[in-house]
Amino acid sequence: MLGTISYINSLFLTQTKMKPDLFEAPDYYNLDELLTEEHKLVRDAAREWVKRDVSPIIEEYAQKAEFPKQIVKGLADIGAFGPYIPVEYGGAGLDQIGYGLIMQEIERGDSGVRSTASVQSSLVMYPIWKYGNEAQRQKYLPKLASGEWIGSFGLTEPDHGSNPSGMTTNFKDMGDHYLLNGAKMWISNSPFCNIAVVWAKNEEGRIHGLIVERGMEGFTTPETHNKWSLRASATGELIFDNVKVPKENLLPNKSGLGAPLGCLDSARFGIAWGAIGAAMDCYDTALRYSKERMQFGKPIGQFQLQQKKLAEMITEITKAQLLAWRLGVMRENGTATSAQISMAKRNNVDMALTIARDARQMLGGMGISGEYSIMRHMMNLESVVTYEGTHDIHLLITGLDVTGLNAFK
Ligand code: TGC
Ligand code: FAD
Repeated sequence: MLGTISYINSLFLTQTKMKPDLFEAPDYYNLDELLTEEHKLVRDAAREWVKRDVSPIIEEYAQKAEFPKQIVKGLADIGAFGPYIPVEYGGAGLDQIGYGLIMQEIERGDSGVRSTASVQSSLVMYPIWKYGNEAQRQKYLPKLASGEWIGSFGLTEPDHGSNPSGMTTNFKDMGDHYLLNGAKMWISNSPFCNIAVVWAKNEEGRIHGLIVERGMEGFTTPETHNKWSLRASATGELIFDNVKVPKENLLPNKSGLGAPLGCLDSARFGIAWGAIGAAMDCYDTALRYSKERMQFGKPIGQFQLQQKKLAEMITEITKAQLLAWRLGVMRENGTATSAQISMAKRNNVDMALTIARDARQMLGGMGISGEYSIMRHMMNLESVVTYEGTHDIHLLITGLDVTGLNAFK
């Protein structure tokens, strides 16, 4: 009887492409004791939403390389669009740890979904909130917070990735408007964004942020295909061919490379938390599998080599959780430096990638199957370790911070 029920269940799950999400979050050092009741409420709501609305469909969307647009409203409802943006602009008004916990839970589901939330919150809403004027805040932030509009962030160019200061995208003052020319590539959300925050140089070579809206003549957003990573996130270009941008669309309150890098501080902080989510999911899956999979008459979790992997995973996850929590406290009281954020982004993404690779091995052949989330996490993390500053760039930022000597150039 039990066998029949489980057969019918598995048939139903296969036919509907739904899979049970059995995730149980590891908390080896009782970090919940460091969280407020609000943190736990926010975290648990995001966790439940991921279990209900993301886990059942994400593998199918990753396989067909499509962003699941139907989850946008849910992202808005759990406060993922502008977690720390004030409530008066439609944000959730949370603190930095609340923001981090939401990113952790979303990336537990999929890094591509977290990417959409990161870009919307830290790379589009943040610059409009911090560097924009009141009219811009009122016009854009509520629509972005509700998910009615989706934004993208254009910094990277075909010839300028790690060195954005060399960008060639530029705008000229034409009296009653700006004329924008250039191209950005590897842009998350670009194929369906309603607006883009674009970084470009003026005639004096100074970098400014401009809000470009879909529908402006000469603005196109071709999609980038054939990705093996972040397949459930849409990536594309932003192309500007003599785009007339109204003067009121320039972000007036900050210019220079420090402006986009300030946005990256916020997004990198979110990634430091998000990567923990991906790592937790891989660890939890491998732990469960190790107790169920029998080889040589024993569960594979009884073999020392497999225990070594699991013990190292939980150790590294716990260290990463402490790093992220402490960074959250420092972000909240305004003392976190950019270099401290770089350290957490680099460490935690590397930690997650190592865990994903080890967890994949622990599942043997099943590790490469879409029946489990591990391979998708592993492939996704290859983008996460590259975007928002590569692994090596963040190492050089730490190197510069501790030595005072610049090894970039
Ligand atoms: P450098 O001379 O060091 O600095 C130029 C100016 O910027 C200031 N600054 C910062 N300000 C705020 N936050 C930071 N993190 C900052 N880092 C530097 C700096 O003080 C200076 O200010 P000022 O007033 O003196 O002019 O600049 P550099 O040209 O040597 O470059 C430094 C470097 C390599 C660290 C930087 O350019 C860098 O971080 N490169 C990596 C590029 C990157 O991260 N791109 C990300 C693109 S967006 C993305 O990937 C989104 S993925 C989204 C998703 O899907 O989740
Ligand atoms: P490069 O800068 O060409 O680097 C190539 C290699 O050289 C790397 O290993 C790098 O570490 C190394 N290197 C470079 N300079 C040095 C140095 N001085 N010393 C030592 N090593 C060095 N960008 C956006 O603006 N908006 C987005 O929304 C966005 N989304 C993305 C989504 C995805 C899926 C991906 C893959 C990228 C996205 N990016 C986005 C771009 C991302 O930020 C860049 O890919 C990243 O900054 C690296 O730039 P690059 O790819 O040009 O690599």
